[in-house]
Amino acid sequence: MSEGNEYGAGQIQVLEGLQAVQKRPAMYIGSTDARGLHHLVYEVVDNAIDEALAGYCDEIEVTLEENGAVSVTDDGRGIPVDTHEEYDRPAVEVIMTVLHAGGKFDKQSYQVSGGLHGVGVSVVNALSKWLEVEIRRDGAVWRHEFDHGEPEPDGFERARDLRPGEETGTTVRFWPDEEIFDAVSFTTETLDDRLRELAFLNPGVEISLVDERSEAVDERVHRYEGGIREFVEYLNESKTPLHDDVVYFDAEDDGVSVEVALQATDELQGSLHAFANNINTREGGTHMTGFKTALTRVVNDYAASNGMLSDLDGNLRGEDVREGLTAVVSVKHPDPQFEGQTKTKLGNSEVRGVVESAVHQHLGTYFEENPDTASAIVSKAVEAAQARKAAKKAEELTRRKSALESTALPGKLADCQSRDPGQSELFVVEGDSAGGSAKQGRDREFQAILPLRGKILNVERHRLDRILENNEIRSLVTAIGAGIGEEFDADEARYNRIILMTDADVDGAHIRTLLLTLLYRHMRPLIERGWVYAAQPPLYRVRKGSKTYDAMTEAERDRIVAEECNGAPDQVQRFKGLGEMNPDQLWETTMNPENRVLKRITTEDAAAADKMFSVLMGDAVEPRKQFIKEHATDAEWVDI
Ligand code: 0RA
Repeated sequence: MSEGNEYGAGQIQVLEGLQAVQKRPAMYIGSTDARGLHHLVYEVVDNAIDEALAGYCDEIEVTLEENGAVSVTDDGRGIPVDTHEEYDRPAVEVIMTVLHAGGKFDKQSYQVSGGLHGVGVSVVNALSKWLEVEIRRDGAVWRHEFDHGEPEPDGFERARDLRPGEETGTTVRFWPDEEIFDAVSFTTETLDDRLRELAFLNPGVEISLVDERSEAVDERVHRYEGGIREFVEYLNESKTPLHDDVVYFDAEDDGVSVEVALQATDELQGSLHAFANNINTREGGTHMTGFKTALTRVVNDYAASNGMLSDLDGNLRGEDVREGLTAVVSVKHPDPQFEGQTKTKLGNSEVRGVVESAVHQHLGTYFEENPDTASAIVSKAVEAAQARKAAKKAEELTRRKSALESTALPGKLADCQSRDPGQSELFVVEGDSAGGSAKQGRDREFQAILPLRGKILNVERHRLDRILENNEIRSLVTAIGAGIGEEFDADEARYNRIILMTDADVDGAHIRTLLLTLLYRHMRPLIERGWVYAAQPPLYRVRKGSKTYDAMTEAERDRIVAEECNGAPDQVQRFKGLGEMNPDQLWETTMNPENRVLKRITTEDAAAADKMFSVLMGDAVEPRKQFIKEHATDAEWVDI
C-alpha cells in the first residue's frame, strides 16, 4: 500500500473498530465525564504495569504536560515494532488501532485485563485527537503518530539508534479529544491516589506523577517495597493501631494468588479494600466474601478456645470482627470476571474458596504464633459485640419514641409539592436565617428546604445509637425518608438530589464535611448514585451601572472588574454568608437550575475518601494538621 487512501481489508476493519469506540465511548471506558477521562491514563499505565508484572519494568512516570497532553513513560521492553504479518503493518500500529490487539501478543503474565480496564491502549488512541508514541527497543528509537486514532501516513519512523546503555521502554503521549469528553483537564489528586494505590499493589515499581502545568512543577514519587503491608500502615496513619505488627500472608492455589494485610485499630469504622488484578473492586465480590467468612471463623475459633465469649451468649458477628479493622485483600487471577453496575465486583466463584482456605490456614497459624496480636484483634471484636448488644437494648427501649419510626416529617422541613423523587430536591441549609431566605426564594414545586442549626454531631466518633440521639441528624434522616445504616434503602429516598448549601467560609466547609461524613458513613448509596451535591454560592457581586455580575472565585472577580467594568466597578460586594443574600439573590445565584453551579460529590477512590474522613474527622490531631498544611492552598474544596 503506497497511497494513503488505499485501504486493504485489514485497514477497513481497523477503522470500524475505532469508530465504534468513538461512537459509543461509554461502552469502553464507562463514561465520558472526569472518571472516563482519567481511565485513559489508567489504561496506558496498566499496560506498563503488565510489563512490570512480567518482570521487565520498574519505573513508570506520568506527566501532565503544559500543552494539555499526558505522557506515560515506562522502562519495559517497548511495544513491538516489527511487521505484523496479518496486517502487514508495524506491530505498534496494530496495537494502537485494533481493539484488544494487545492481548493477542503473548506476554505470558498476569494482565490487568478486566471489565473496567484492559480494553486496550487502542481505545485511548481512538479517544485522543492526537497521539504520539516513542519506543526504545531493538537498538533504536521508533516513533509513530495518530490523528483521531488514524495512523499518520508517514508517521512511523526509526528516529535514531539507541545510545550505548540507553534503556528500552515506551512513551505514550496523548491529547484527549474534547469533542468526546465533557472536559479534558486532569485532576492531580485523582491520578495521584490511583498511582499510589498501584505502587502499593506492585511493590518495587516506582510510579511517579509530574504536574508541569503550573510554574512550580509538582512531582510525587511512589515506591513501596512493603506492598500491601505498607498500604495498611498508610491507611492507618491517622488512626491508633491496637498492635504493632501488620498481619500479612500470601498464598497461591489453582492459579490464583492471594495476598492479605490487616491491622486492628480503635476506630468504629472498618476499612476494607479488595483488589483483583490491581483493579479496585469497590463492589466487592467472591474474594471479599471468602475473606470475611474465614476472618469471622478464625476470630470466633480463637475467642472460643480462649474463653473470651463467656459474657456474650452467642458468637461474634462479622460486623463485630471488622469493627476498626483495616484490611487489604489483593488477588490475581488469570481470567478475572467483573460484574456489577460499575464492573467492580469480582465474579469468579472458585476464588471464594481459595481465599477462604488461605485466610483460614494462614491467619489461624499467625494467631497461634503471635498471641499478643491475636488477643488485641479478638478483644476488639468482643468489645464491639458487647457494645452492639448494649446499643440494641437502648434502641429497643427508645424505639416507640423515636422519630425515625414515625412517618411524621420534621417540623423544620419546608417540603416541596412534588411527590416524584426524580423531580424533587432537598436543600440542607446552614443556619435558620439562610434557611428563611431559601424558603422564600425557592421554587416550592420541587425544592424542599431543611435548615440545620449549628454543627451536627461528628459521626466519625460515635456509634449509631448516639448518632440517632442528635436532633439535627434525625431531622435529616426523616426528611430523606430512606432510613440509615444497615436499614438504609436509597430507593425509598424522597429526593434524588440532596444539595448541601453552606457558607463559603471555614465554618461552612466544616459543616459540609460533617454532613458528608454522615452521608458517606451511613447513607453511602446516595453518594454512589450521584445524588449528593454541594451548592456553590457566589463569593462576590460586582456592580457597574445597572448591571450586576456574580463571581465564584477571586480570579473571576478580577476578570469581571477588568473586562466587564474596564477596571472601574461601581461596587464590589463580598458575600460573607448565605444569610446576607436576600431571597431573590439566593434563588438567582445558587438555587435556580438555570444559573446555579452544583458540585456533584463522588467517591472515586474509596480508600482515599476513607482516609480523608479519618484524617479530618478522627481523633488523631497531628495527621489532621499535616493534611491541612499540605492542602492549605486548595482547601477551598476537597472532592471526596
Ligand atoms: C505487546 C507486546 C509486548 C509488550 C507490549 C505490547 C507493551 C505495551 C505497552 C503499552 C505501554 N507500554 C507498553 N509496553 C509494552 C511484549 C513485547 C515482547 O515480547 O518483547
